[in-house]
Amino acid sequence: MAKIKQISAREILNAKGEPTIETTVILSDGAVGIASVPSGTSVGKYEAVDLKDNDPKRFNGNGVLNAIGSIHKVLTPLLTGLEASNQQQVDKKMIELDATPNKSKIGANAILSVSIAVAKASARSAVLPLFLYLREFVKKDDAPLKIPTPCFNIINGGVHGGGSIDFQEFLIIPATSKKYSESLQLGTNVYFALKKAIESNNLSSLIGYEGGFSPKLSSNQDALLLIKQALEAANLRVGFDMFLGLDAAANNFYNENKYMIRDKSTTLTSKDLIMFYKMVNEQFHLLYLEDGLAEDDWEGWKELYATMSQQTLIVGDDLVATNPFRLSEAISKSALSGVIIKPNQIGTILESLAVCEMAKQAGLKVVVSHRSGETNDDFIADFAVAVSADYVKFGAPVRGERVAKYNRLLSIESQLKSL
Ligand code: 2PG
Ligand code: MG
Repeated sequence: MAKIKQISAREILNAKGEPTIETTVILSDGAVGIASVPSGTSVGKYEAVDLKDNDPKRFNGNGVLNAIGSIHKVLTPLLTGLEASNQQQVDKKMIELDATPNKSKIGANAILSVSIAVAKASARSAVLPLFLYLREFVKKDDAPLKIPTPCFNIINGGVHGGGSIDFQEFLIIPATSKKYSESLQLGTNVYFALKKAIESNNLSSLIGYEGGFSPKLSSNQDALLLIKQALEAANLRVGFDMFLGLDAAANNFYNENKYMIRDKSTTLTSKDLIMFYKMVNEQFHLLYLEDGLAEDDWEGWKELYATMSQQTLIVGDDLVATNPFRLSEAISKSALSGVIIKPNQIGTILESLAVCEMAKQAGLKVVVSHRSGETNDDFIADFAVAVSADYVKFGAPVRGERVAKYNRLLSIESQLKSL
């Protein structure tokens, strides 16, 4: 049984060139775990705190030296000597020590980097692949492990793109019956067919934060039309081989109880926006709709669910923020049929697992997601397989920090064959 012997952390850069934390944990048997944590751009107000220094002299205030200081001065003495395989104890101690509802004292970035580094080191010590190690913490069911269906974000709008379209992510989702490696190949086929379609319309094929294209368009519907064109060029049938999805990230176009999108000349009520989504669904087979409404628009969410959940997965991201209280409220209000899980929205593996469990108990689909400000850490790929997530959302199938996760799933896929 290996104990935590040493913890050290340093500042590194994420894919947006902003500082984040990389933590190394060394165990008494020499096993090492290294973890780095991501940051979001469209951050919901119910998320745990990604603690920054706010020192304008360093990295525009985004430095993380204080959070790193807490890892060295507070978390290291707290955790040294503990059994590394007792993830529950490790995470609980950090939660209790922070003692705030949103981890604002130590920082969810500091706490999560330690939580993950401990799990990685302990998996090494147990000579287990991380997904199998993490599986031990998941309530058992008889279903065989499988690779979740990928949702590829191929057009980046909202705060992730050039700012011309309102919806943040335009997703393509292969039919769940397809093998993961085939899905990945289809995803890249569509991605490059889309590049051609964009360029043939004399638009720019430069990309946004998550590797999706970010052309200047005059409406959100135009983005969907381009994707439809790309799917046809790739010989894929919409609503059969490949489905469309949206992360509207509606907080970003919501103001004083009204929504404003380029497709309409006047502001919209929740009802109007739901009617717009309904029309989009009729035209484009919308399998998936994330954050279709703002995080406090509960009445709107209830109506969205009542109107569209028969055909479309109604997914909460900012609405729930991987927070058990928010999720239980959403479940009791019948506001969604799927939930985004982002470990950094809550700050520990233990709590992320608990939220997945709660979602499953309620019959919701689980979508494990990256952040726009990712690192090359591929922990969430193993996590998604371990919790039997239904979907993963790791961005476009390009760029190092995105393909790190997609490639890790390829490796897990081949390991699953030999189990
Ligand atoms: C989202 C995420 C990830 P961000 O809204 O789903 O795609 O964006 O990390 O910027 O919050
Ligand atoms: Mg989202």
